[in-house]
Amino acid sequence: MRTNDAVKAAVRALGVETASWAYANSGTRFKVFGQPGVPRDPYEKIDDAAVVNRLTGGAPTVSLHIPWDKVDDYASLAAHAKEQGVRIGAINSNVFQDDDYKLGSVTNPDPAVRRKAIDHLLECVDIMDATGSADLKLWFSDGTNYPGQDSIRARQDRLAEALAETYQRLGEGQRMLLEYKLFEPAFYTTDVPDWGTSYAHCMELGEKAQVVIDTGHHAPGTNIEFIVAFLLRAAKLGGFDFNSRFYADDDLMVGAADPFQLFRILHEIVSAGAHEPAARIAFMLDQCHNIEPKIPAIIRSVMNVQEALAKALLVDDDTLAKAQADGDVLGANAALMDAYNTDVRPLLAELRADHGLDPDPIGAYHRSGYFETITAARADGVQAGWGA
Ligand code: LRH
Ligand code: MN
Ligand code: MN
Repeated sequence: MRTNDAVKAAVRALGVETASWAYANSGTRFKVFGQPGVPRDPYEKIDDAAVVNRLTGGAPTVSLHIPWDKVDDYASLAAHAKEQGVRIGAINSNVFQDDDYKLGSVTNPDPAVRRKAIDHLLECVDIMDATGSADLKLWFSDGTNYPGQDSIRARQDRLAEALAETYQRLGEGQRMLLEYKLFEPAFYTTDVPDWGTSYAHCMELGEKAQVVIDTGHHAPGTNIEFIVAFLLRAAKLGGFDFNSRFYADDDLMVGAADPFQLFRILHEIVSAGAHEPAARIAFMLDQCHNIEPKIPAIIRSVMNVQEALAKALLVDDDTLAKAQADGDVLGANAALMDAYNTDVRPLLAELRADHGLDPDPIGAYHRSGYFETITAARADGVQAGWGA
């Protein structure tokens, strides 16, 4: 069983990556509710991410989404991040918001559209080179709405070709993370609908290609921790897009809808030693804060991941292994539940204090005056929104 000091050290070593778009205005397709103080450009998104990192001590990187975070000089954006004490994390491609992509991007029946989509993916690798990012995160909205609309097999061939060309462009130390999603916006077939499809393409591509699990992208009832365990065993788990959901791709704060699921996922991670930085699992957030204030919501999300990790680290491995070997079903289950039911908040408050941080990051944010400052400073200009 780990000591409290070992738990604290492991939580301290965890970096949760926040998403640039979560700092911007976002909403559902019905309404985007604007909020005061929202960043006007990628530089200001990074400023906000840096505040989350300073207060939690655990969010050192921020993912970009291209072209939402388009700037003239990506090296200067990376330098700005460095000055603020953070780094640019994954570069997310976006081949889903252009009229040309109505029938798909890399799987479009028109070769000219496929070329345009692949060129965007290659441009994202150029951006990785300029920012020092190691991960290219790919999500394709590609699919069909009606039976017969296109050949499912031909679309898989086109997908494989596009992925192969992009994979070839990756440099030393760079990875391709292929995200899947069951449906939406395509409603009949989706070209990368599940982990199995993503896994099969990643296997074909090679070791730099790995699967990313967005926790909101499954059919209800899917056992996500099983997927985690399977992919870890195959060395094909690249990372997570964490969020939580009640119905579909709700993008609510991670750990809000089902904290027990988050614990079960992190138990699989910890039992494989994959929480350690050397394992290179990217623990990213992919969330939209439609009605709640953004920075405190992101702080809460980072804390929820830290709490779930601390609980997973508290599982008594020896007791669990013995109960499993003895076929002691109730004993094994109790070993997990004892850890899950431990209140780790005092331990994490202590960890923050150990490192000179306020034990209460959300309270510290409210007391800091940052919200009042950005509300005044960003009153002019156009606030960044989901999609810009
Ligand atoms: C798709 C998705 C993917 C996108 C992000 C904005 O639903 O999860 O990760 O890049 O949302
Ligand atoms: Mn996602
Ligand atoms: Mn999503």
